[in-house]
Amino acid sequence: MNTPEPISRVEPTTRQDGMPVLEVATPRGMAEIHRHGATVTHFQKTGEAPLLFLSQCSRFEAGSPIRGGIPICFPWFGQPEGRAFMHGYARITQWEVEAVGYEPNGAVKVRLRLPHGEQDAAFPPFALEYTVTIEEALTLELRVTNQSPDAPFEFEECLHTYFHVGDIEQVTVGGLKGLHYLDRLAGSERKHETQAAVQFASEVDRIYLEAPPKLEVRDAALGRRIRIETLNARCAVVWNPWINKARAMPDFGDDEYRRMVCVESGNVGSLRRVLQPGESSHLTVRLSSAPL
Ligand code: TA6
Repeated sequence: MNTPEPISRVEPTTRQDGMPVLEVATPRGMAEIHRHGATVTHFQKTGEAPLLFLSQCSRFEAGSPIRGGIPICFPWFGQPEGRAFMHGYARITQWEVEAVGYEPNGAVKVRLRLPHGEQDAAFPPFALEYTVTIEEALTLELRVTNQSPDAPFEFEECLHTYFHVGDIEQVTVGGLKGLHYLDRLAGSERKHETQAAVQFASEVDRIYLEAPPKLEVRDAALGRRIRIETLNARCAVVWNPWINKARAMPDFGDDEYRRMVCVESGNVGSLRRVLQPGESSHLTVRLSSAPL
């Protein structure tokens, strides 16, 4: 008799220091989503190593971002003039779970919403929804709606994905050759990428402009390639803190830089979004992996 395919399930539970999470299990992949920042902190395709990096030293507390997984940078990126903290407030706010859907193929869709709060006062009224689809791949969609009757809404958005890798010195990121990038280690000087495969031998912190819809992380140590497919993401941010910055971050292990790389997808800086009244935008990122 055929054994029935294991069914998918979503279980609300708590993690570190009582933080509410959703544990999602499907026949082909599993995930964990913290309501804090709507941060996907774990994703693992059945039979593979975890796809995402989560620092062993991460804080799990109000007011602090989770160090790893996929923090959501919104409505600003970095720390523009006059902003009190880095990367906006979406990643340090508790989101509401709006819906959980079970697809016929076993995939699970979780939709979360950023609740309105006092921080929003500085912006026109907007709605921010985030849909996470878990199957053998992980798909993320950020939808922004300008709910103002008359004012444009200008914002930055970035899915700040931390990938788990076997050894950063055996990792390359492909698909960036020919792009211009802002080198944040050189005062955001505009440079030109000449490498077909970007390698890592020191700190890297770059905002690539007009990024293509497909990038690939090749991880020789884990024998895996990670495909990053995007829709409406004009920027790709590539970051590894390396030794000194790793040691300077209290929520990051001194040697954890060896097992992670950030390849982030969004629209920041001069490529930020501007929505006219009533307009909506969506940013989609699909993460998948296969043996090298
Ligand atoms: O990933 C790009 C970046 O802006 C880096 O400059 C670094 O600051 C990183 O984000 C992490 O920022 P965070 O505020 O989470 O420590």
